[in-house]
Amino acid sequence: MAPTMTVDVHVAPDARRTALEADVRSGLLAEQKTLPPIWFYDERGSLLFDEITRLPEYYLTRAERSILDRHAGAIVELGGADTLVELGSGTSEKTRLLLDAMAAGGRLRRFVPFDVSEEVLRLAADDITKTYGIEVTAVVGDFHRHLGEIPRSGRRLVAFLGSTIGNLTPAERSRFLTDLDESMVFHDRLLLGTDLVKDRRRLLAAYDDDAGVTAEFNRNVLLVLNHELGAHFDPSAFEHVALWDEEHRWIEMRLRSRSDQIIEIEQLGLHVAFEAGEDLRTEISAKLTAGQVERELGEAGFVVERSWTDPAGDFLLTLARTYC
Ligand code: SAH
Ligand code: AVI
Repeated sequence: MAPTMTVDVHVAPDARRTALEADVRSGLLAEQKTLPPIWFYDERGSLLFDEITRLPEYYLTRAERSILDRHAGAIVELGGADTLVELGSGTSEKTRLLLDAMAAGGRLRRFVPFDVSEEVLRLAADDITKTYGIEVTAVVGDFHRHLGEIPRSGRRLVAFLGSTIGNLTPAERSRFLTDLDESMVFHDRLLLGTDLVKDRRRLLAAYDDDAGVTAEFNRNVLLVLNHELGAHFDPSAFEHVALWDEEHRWIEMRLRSRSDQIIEIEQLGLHVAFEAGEDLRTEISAKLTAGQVERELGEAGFVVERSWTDPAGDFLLTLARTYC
């Protein structure tokens, strides 16, 4: 088939706006103020995340790439897929190692990147269409709501890389994996990237880098609210905080108000009060063990076929099939 790129948009502007309003109302009026991480990723947020992946402290991307460098051939061989689906695809940079391995095996037919961040998704999809000369179907969607919109044809390898699953709460993880399992058939495979539990100093450094890029990424969510809802946040009035929660084994990113302040959110007719030292939780990033990944996959209906770590044992890639 001639190379073609199509973009299916499932997050229409009014639906995006409704979801943002609901998250802001419920999250900022709660006792513990919270926003879901999906709102980091406007174009600037996606570019800041890309910068984070190259920071010396942020080992995750390098560790996952090193596994793909060594094992992409075996991964695609086991899956036998002709279609690569990628959830939360971003720039799809590491994904090229999987595409290369599929192309080398003569099986690469179609790529389906799926992300909520439309600008970055379009750029990546366009580049991959030209580089690989294949059919690319980009899907703009929220993986909590639009898994059902992903094309089902072909033998699919569904990659969810980067430990993005760690940004989901345990209840969200369970629902997401169950929904994903229900959307897959016997010859499909899931390739899941998870960050592993490790020394807390390394974890904290990865989420509070010296150059301050993660702090900028964290504060970007306030600029999104200013831009999209006419909010009046001054990002510099909030300190970037990264905490290790030993009980839940996750990093929390927070924005801590430097003073007592009342923020107007014009388009919602809201005034939100922050006390000095009060935190807005913007992200969790769970760190898992290999056993926990296998158990959670099993509870959602998957069977682990194989898993790989990098030489330092920092990151885990797991290949699983649905138990039908
Ligand atoms: N997979 C890439 C990017 C990880 S960053 C990597 O491994 O480096 C997380 C990506 O998930 C971003 O591109 C962001 O836009 C996307 N994302 C976050 N929440 C999402 C959601 N609910 N639905 C779809 N995409 C989402
Ligand atoms: C996308 N996700 C897996 C990143 C993480 O490590 O949790 C997002 C991020 N937050 C701060 N730095 C990177």
